[in-house]
Amino acid sequence: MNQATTKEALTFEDFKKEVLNDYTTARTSRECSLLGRKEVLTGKAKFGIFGDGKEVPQLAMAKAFKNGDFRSGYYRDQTFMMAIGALNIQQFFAGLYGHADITQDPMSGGRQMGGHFATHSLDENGEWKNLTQQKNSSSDISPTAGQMPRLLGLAQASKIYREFPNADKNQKFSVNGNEVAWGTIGNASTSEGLFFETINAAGVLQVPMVMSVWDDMYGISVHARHQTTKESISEILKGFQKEEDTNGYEVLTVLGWDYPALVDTYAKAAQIARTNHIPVLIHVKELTQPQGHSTSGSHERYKSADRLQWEGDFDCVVKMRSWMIDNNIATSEELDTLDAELKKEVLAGKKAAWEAYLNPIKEERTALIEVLNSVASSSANKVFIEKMIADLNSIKEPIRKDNLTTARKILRMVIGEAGQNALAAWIQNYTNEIQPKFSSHLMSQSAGKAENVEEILPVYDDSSEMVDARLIIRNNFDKIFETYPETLIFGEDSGNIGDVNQGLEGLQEKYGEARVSDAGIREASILGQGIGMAMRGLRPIAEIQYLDYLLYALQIMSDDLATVQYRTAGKQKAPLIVRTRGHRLEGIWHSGSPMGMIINAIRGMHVLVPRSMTKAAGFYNTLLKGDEPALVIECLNGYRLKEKMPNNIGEFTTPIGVVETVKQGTDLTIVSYGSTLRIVEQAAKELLEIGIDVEIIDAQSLLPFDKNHDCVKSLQKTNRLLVVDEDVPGGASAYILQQIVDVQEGYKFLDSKPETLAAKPHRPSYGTDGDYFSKPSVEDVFEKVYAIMGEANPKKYPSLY
Ligand SMILES: Cc1ncc(C[n+]2csc(CCOP(=O)(O)OP(=O)(O)O)c2C)c(N)n1
Ligand SMILES: [Mg+2]
Repeated sequence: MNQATTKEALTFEDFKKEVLNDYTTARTSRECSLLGRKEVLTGKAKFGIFGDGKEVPQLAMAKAFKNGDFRSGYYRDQTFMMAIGALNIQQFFAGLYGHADITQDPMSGGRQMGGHFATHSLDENGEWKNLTQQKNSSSDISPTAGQMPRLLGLAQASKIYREFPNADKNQKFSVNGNEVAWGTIGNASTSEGLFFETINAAGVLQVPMVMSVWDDMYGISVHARHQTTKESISEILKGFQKEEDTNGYEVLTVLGWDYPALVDTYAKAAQIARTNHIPVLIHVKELTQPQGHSTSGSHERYKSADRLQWEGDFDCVVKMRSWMIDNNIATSEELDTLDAELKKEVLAGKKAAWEAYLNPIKEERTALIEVLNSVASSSANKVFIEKMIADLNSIKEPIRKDNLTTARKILRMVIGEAGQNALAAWIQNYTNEIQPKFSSHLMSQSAGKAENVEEILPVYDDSSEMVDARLIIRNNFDKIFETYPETLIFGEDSGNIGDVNQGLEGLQEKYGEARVSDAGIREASILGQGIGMAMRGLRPIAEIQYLDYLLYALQIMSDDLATVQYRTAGKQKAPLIVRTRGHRLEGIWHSGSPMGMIINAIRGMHVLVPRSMTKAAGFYNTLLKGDEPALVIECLNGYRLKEKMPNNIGEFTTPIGVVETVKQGTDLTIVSYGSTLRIVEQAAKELLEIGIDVEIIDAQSLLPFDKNHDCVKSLQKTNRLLVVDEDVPGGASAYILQQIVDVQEGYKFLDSKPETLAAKPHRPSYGTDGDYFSKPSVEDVFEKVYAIMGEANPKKYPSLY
């Protein structure tokens, strides 16, 4: 054999090995899907949604995926996760069972249903790992197309790092901005607005994003003719194709069962995106669903016999196998042997996962039964308790709920008996141990928790000037961009003119178009830019022009941003700051204050409502020292008011979760926040004229709220409470009332009914009169307080009406 032939033979051997390795991954993944469905149908798992029928393109994507890259995808991608080494068989089943332990189910510690994937960006202390040395997947969410906005930011981070390498101080996030962000989505989910919004934005921004559409012609039972114009996403996106002198996309199509074509297509896509930061859309056609959409139904109900036949014939794993045989990579017999081995391996992995899941619960049951037996022995209800113990013991596959409900029901039967204390202690210890498995990491548990940041007061001296308050915000942002190279801000009108209220005036010129930038009118993907970039170590500030338009972004804040830490059990974070301005302009869409809606939708974030620009600036300074996501709402009518310019701009901080008493008083406590506070302050002056001395507390921070319980301390003095805001009745004012009366046990100190004063239940009407008749006015506050005082002392404060 001459040298050339040896080399050729070796190359072919390598190639064969690689293909066989890929086939092994595909076949393993398929077996997991098949067995997974059985596990659900036999009741071991609650729900299953699998990646069968989408295996082969994912092998190709994994080949082109490099260390440092990020995925943002959806529930079909198990094969990809296996191919990059981030998911093994046992972990796959741990996820299916909902194993509440992040070491067993690394995707979410059992918090998400199977099929929602993630890698770990954080170490055990909540600190960043070196993401350039691993393959990364942002954590999936279930809402269709919800992965799109975040994808934009993941891709944009590479662009920022390429332009500003010093933004990556510790070199953990990027190597010359070479990382590609890989998106996956189902064909039907491209109908969502978030898909189109993000696609357009990535075309404008020219970011390294490779978007794959897994097209199986269906979205559950609904055929492509109801989903997509011309039934083809690549057809209708043709206009996005980049031409010589334009921006745009490379739009590629490929058949999902054609292994060699897929490998070539993905290699080409990666090259274009990685080198030139041009986004690529790959429409992967002719995919199938061998077992239908999920375990909730069967596709025989809505697919024709012809379609089902075609799906069998064009199954990508079957087609890959024939291609391997046709090209002498393996014989049919060899593949049969391999298939049988893999089936066994998957069975063994499943068994191991089930035992790992079940055994700790069984051990916990054994410990409980020991306590219960002892409790029973001294109980008058011995017979009943023994029956309940026997029932618990007979459950073949117990869950923790079985343990705890039995224990708690028995506790009621042994009140006052010898065993009560021991059982109560067991229940409390068990709950303390188990509850965090389901509830930890709503907020950060790292040292960088924003609540831990110490307060630094603004410093003034005799020469401190009163200035337009927007200058305090502007100078503070200037200092922030100077101090933190990893910060950037973007939003509608944020760049060139320096935001609609000039809080960023001149900063684009100083820090460049990439760091202080204008964005298209697309609130959800502005949010997504922020999430993705924050997941890659930058400190983005996403600006939503007005609070009223936050609703467009609220879904993605609620579903994605607010749940990042929680849904990964602390393995990912996105410390994004969302900046907006609101309250008190004029009109239905320019003066809303839907705070109740917001605080209830985004638990997992801080919600901060500074009354002044100095307070707002202090919040930004605090947040940048921490590692948590937050929403800061500046007061729209505050920019032109005068405030004193602090000397220590960029340094002073406003503490999070701490209220401020802005006026001392003795007769009644008013708790309020934001723009309404000025109205309350005016009413307080007028009330003082008739001898009513109210105490005013500025909540400042709605999430978290008054962690020192200062409100109840005020009630101990005044014994009366009024909560004022301009949300709808029963909105944020109800939340504040619940915090003070219930959580802080303020009811103990009340001599009058605790009251709220909110806006009318409709949106605020236009103009000054519209405002007066829609939102609480100075007179409303005055009369409300007067009525409360009058009820207590009608002689002194006789009824006004
Ligand atoms: C916002 C939202 N609406 C509806 C659903 C329910 N749902 C889950 S998957 C799905 C179909 C998705 O089809 P497609 O995007 O084609 O992906 P495939 O499952 O076919 O891979 C629907 C409607 C959801 N998860 N989120
Ligand atoms: Mg589909």
